[in-house]
Amino acid sequence: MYTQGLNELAARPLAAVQEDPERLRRFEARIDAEEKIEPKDWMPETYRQTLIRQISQHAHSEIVGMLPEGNWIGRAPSLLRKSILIAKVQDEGGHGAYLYSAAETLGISRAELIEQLLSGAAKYSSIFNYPTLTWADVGAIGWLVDGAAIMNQIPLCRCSYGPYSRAMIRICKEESFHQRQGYDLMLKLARGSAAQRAIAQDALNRWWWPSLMMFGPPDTASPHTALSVRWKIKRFTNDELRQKFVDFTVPQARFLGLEIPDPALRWDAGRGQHVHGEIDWSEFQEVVRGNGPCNRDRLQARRDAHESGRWVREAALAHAAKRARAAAA
Ligand code: BYC
Repeated sequence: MYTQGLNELAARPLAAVQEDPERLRRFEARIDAEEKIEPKDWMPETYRQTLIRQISQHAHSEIVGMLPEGNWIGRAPSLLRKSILIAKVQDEGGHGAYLYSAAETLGISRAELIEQLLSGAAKYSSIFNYPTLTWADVGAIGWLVDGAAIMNQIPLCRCSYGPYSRAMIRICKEESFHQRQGYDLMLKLARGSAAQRAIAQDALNRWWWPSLMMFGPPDTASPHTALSVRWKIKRFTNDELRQKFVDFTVPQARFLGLEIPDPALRWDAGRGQHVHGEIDWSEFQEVVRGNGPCNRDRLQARRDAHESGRWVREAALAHAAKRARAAAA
């Protein structure tokens, strides 16, 4: 798989990566000086490949991430909720489009990236392989999944690679609307009937642990973090961001009157942080390997969409060729 070689590169000491030492030194000096690296600038091959990997996985996550919520557009309980949900899902399609464009600046085509997704070679966020069983899941996704996404993505606005950091600024503005609509939905349910409170609690029970897994493996098992932090692609490690998310979200759950499904969760006054229970990393590994509850359905839905859009792509190409011929005549 294309990511395998990268794992090996990242695991090797930098000196072992075949780069011109003087160019590497100048590149790292620019990173240290907080300069943005732009597409035409020299960059180490590992930096380029790491960015292609992360940005494309991020783009795929946005596109696949449209599916779980899209499932509820036709069943939203009011016109207002339906229009909010349509706007949100449409934003996600837009985020995918900006991110594919940012990845293309690194010398890979969109067609190749889509092929990697559809063939199953590329990863996308584990979270989108869980089902949306009730309307409350739409609220839980906005509150928790978009909440986790914002925690992870705000620092990416300061990523050292210019096109990615600029795409993230706009994306984060939209994500904050997504998070707020989700929290608002949860608030309505939590203050509603006993049945509404029950589906809100059930959604929190099912989405809490997968949301913590979104931040990626623990730092001790994260092959890419060290180099990505050194090159300011990532500004925080996976565990640091997960901790911030827990500290931010626990009081929000309390305000909703809902219970976080973690009996070991406690406040550590000495550290000024919440301590959470053990994450089941075997579940995470299984989902990432393709064995989550919805992995097969999600990929099949993307393959079907790609196939049914084929005539549109062909028509657009034929139209462009016709115009080019007319312009040349
Ligand atoms: N799921 O060394 P690590 C959204 C993989 S979309 C699956 O820590 P890294 C939204 C990782 O790729 C939100 N795989 O990696 C959309 C790597 O595999 P490879 C998406 C995961 O890159 C619609 C291996 O595990 N957000 O918000 O340094 C509706 C080792 O990991 C996951 C982004 O994509 C995972 N959760 O750090 C609603 C943010 N985690 O490539 C909402 C941008 C890790 O070696 N991405 N892996 O085969 C990042 O910030 C980083 O890529 C990560 C992982 C923190 C996710």
